[in-house]
Amino acid sequence: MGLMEDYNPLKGKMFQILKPDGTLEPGAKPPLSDQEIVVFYQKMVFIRLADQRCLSLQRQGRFGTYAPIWGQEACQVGSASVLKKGDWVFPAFREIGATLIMGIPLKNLLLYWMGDEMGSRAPEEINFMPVSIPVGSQTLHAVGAAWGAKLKGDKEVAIVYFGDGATSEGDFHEAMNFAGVFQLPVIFFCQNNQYAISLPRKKQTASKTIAQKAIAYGFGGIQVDGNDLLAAYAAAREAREKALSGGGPTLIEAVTYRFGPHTTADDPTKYRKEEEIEEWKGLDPVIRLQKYLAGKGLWDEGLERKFRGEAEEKINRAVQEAETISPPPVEDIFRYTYSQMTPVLKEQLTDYQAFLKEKES
Ligand SMILES: Cc1ncc(C[n+]2csc(CCOP(=O)(O)OP(=O)(O)O)c2C)c(N)n1
Repeated sequence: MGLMEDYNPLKGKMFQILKPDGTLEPGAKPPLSDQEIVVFYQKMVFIRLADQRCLSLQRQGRFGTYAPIWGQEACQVGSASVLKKGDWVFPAFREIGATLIMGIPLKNLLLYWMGDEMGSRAPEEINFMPVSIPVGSQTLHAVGAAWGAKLKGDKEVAIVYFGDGATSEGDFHEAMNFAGVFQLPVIFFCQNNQYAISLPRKKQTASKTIAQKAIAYGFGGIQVDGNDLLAAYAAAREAREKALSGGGPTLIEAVTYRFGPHTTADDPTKYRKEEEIEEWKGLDPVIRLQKYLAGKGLWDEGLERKFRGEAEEKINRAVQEAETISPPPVEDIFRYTYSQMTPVLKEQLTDYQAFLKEKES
């Protein structure tokens, strides 16, 4: 039996390989070798530090806003790492982890949050779509890509990232239905981080789990411990293999927690208690993997310093590169919203240009 049957969400048991204390679940086997896990740990450290830098860049006024990943590193690193060249990735807006794992340069991500749309352009060989701000809309795009791949007979899958809040959007349900009816090679990857801004998960849906929603659409769903890199990896790998062998879609609910604010415009102290955050900090995905590696003699302070030092250097270089690129002209907002400017946009552009001229004189 595969994971999807063993952990059918109606059975009420979440899939986990690595326990919060860094030891394995009894009988569980890691889906990766020790050396591979060290590399994954290094990537998680890099992502955590890059995320922290993004937050401070915003606080210094060098970014517009930013949606931090802090706490959700394992589910993104685990799931994105199973993808292969040609697969399609549809992120929401909190996906620094999946972005970097897919090979998008950090510089691009920095440019995006600095307000330069050129940051959204992925290298030609990577099928990574731009950030999607309208909650849940990217689920439909992913289904379209998966349908295209199926019609063309391409051996590719699409994965779409979204939060618990997105599961209340009509788009999500239309996408799930379509994917089920057409048996499309798509992975719906829900990061249930317990909140949609201030709305807690329990007010989002009356379903016991988000994973069980897949059953209504006629395909498999699984709830995984999203702070367990190994579980996220194993579940995504199985979902990808299933999709490629014609088995259709899968919904993965990764149970995790957002340690930081929703975005830099949010104040989470208004809607959640410090004790709750502290409780989840005990499940920290990066620390958990570190404990696992330390238990096997594969991690020590020296390695940590090395990983952090190398990461900081790379991050510094990316920030420098991004900040030396001239910002795009503000007029681009009017020019590139549609392929042809609408009459209203033309009028707004003329007004804006007149305003700039007046300011200069
Ligand atoms: C269609 C739409 N409605 C509302 C918003 C405002 N909004 C931005 S993020 C967000 C919450 C999203 O929560 P969730 O899907 O759980 O993702 P998370 O932010 O927790 O990663 C809302 C309501 C939006 N961007 N798009």
